[in-house]
Amino acid sequence: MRKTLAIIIFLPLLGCKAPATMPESRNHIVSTDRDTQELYLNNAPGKKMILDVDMCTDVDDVCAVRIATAFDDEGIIDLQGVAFSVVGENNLEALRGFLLYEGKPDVLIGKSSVDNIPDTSPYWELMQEYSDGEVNAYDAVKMYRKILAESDTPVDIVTTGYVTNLEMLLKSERDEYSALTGIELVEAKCGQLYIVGGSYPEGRDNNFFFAEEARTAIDHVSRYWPYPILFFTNDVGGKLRCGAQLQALDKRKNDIVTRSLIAFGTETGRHAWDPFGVWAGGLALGEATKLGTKRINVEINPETGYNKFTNAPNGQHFMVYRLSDDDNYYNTMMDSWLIKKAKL
Ligand SMILES: [Ca+2]
Repeated sequence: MRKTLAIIIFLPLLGCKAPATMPESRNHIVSTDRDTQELYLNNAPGKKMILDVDMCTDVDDVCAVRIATAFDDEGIIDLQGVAFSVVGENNLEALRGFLLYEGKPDVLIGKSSVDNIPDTSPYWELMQEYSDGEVNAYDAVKMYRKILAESDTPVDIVTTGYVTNLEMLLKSERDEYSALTGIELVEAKCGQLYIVGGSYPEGRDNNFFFAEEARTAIDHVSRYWPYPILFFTNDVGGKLRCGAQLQALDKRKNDIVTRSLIAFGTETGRHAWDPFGVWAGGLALGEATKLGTKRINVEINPETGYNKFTNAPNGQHFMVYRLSDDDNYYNTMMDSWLIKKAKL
């Protein structure tokens, strides 16, 4: 969702995991066998994952959610929930329709905890056609808390929109799902947080600045998330393409992803900001992703959303960089997952 801003725009599994059962009566539980200064690149089959999307004015999120449902089919991840970071008249029904189309009726839906713009989309209506009207969405923070509290394995999170729900999660208090505060729950139950957003080395990126609340949210989350975050900056996925190969194959323009791309106004796919994050995060930056990571420090101006990423050997967070200059390799890898599930 970067239409309004034209910024054109490993590690083995560390062998750490959360305790098998989480005694909720304890106040502060940290997974003690995890190195809190390192990434947690979990490639265990069926690892749990939550997506947090804006999926409104741009269409790359749609490709991202398709990759996630395809990964779920293959047992690469266990997609637990999809949260919105924007509001809209029918966005929850649209997501319900999309998840039903993908064969994922049990994936939870989270309603944005913050009233963020923009609240329209060129493809929500067509997605809604596939809904059964039984949305039953949770408030996004409640959705996070429920999934985290009930999980006995670490839950990865990938965000492809604003991180306002995550700010609210960190600030959340104990509730019917858990006796832990938000930050304690994150410490105890979260795996790796992957954030799509940011301009490298500095600049403004839609996900960090477009909505007012997004600016303070990314500042808060980058300061207080208890583990290193892995950022996919817009120069990485933005140079790639997702959906073009699907659209070339889908002559009848039948598949819901194809239809969404067309409704957005493209016949040749879209910049792959968001799908790149889901693809690489889902695979935990495995060898096939041809990615490296480096440590950075992140500075956000909460007034403007302007970001600065500084290379630092002891940096708090990480970002990815490409190990291959072959765009077609990445494009084909991502599109293969779109095509695998397409109804042509
Ligand atoms: Ca997005």
